[in-house]
Amino acid sequence: MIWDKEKECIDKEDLKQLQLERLQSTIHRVYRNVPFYRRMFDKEGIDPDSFSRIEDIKKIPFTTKNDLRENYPYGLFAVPLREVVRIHTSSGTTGMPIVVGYTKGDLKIWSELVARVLSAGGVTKDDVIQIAFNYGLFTGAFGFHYGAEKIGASVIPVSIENPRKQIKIMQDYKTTALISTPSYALLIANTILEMDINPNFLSLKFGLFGAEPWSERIRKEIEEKLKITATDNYGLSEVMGPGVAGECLEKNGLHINEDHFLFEIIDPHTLEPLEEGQTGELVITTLTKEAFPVLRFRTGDLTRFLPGKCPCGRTLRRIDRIMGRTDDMIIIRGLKIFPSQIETILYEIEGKQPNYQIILERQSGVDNITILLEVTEDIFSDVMKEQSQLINIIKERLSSEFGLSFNVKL
Ligand code: DLL
Repeated sequence: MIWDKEKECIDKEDLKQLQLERLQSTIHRVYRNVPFYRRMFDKEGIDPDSFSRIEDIKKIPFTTKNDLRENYPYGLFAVPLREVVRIHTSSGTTGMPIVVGYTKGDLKIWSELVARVLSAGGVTKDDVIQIAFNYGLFTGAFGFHYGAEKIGASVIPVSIENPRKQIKIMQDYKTTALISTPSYALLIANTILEMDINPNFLSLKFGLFGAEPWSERIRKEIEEKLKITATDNYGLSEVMGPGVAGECLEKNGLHINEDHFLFEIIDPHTLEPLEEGQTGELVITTLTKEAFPVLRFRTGDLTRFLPGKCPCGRTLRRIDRIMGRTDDMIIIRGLKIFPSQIETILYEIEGKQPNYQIILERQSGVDNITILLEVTEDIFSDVMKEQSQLINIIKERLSSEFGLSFNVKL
């Protein structure tokens, strides 16, 4: 047996062989079924039969978010739509989202991989899991939901709610694990303190957080305030959603589900591969995805491979927490926003190129976003009513586009 499911161990050579076979099959599938990749291979003169070592992957050009966006909505699907049973989206660089699809087989693997990261984070079938991610086109909630059910835990699909309601559910239903963004967990923790509830009287033990960057300091703060063990989870819709990599209870890096994803770390300027330990841009190739495989996708996320073995015994390689982005994507409460998306909306309302600033602030663990818009003097000589009308129009457009409330100042 090459894969020890219990211990999540695999011999290094066996893993390489498994990855190679899966890579070869993915390459053939996309060459046959996805015109974008077939054109790419033909243009570069790459023979899909010429991959005899994992390292041969370097022959393939990178795929960017722009490539995905240009193929909106279904251009990169590798199966007919009748085989797709689920659709999610991720934010694109302009108003256009990226649409990702899943076959039945993809959903099965997705729930297995999320179950793997959940159990690495301490969750068992005895847990009561409160999912406080937004249920919808975002992959976070559904991804964790099916993974938790796969483990056999009891799932409470609360979604995003007023923190007091989350806390009431937590108290009454005896939640043992909270799943959310770290900033939302901090908001819940601060509200618990405000309400004068003793966190020792809650049943919470674990928190599995992700979808946005956070620091060791925030981890400590959440752990102390909620009296839990908090672990980091990484994933992205373009590749699958949560379940791509996750921390174990050692909390020293995120184990990559390497039997399903091939990770490379490159210098974002020279595009050359980096040595273990050096920080660069993460590039991911899916090895088993059926509906929406990607080859050498540039994630825009900065991290590094961690050297050495993890004391937990898992042999899956680890990456460090995500340290930043190579582009200007803003992550606020797990939502991904590009300034260009805001600019398009301001342009549509104003009818001219806007001059603006985006101000991000964190107060008591809550991220707030303010748009400071430069306006001509005549609007200030206009009656106050017109100014507040403009502010309201902008606020409404932004919040209906992103599902988040914005402060707007002129
Ligand atoms: O955020 C999937 C996810 C949901 C992961 C729930 C973990 C938990 P997207 O909305 O497509 O998917 O956003 C993906 O979010 O490229 C990173 O920039 C960022 N991101 C995700 N997890 C982390 C993390 C989901 N743990 C983008 N730390 C990624 C830092 C993260 N950034």
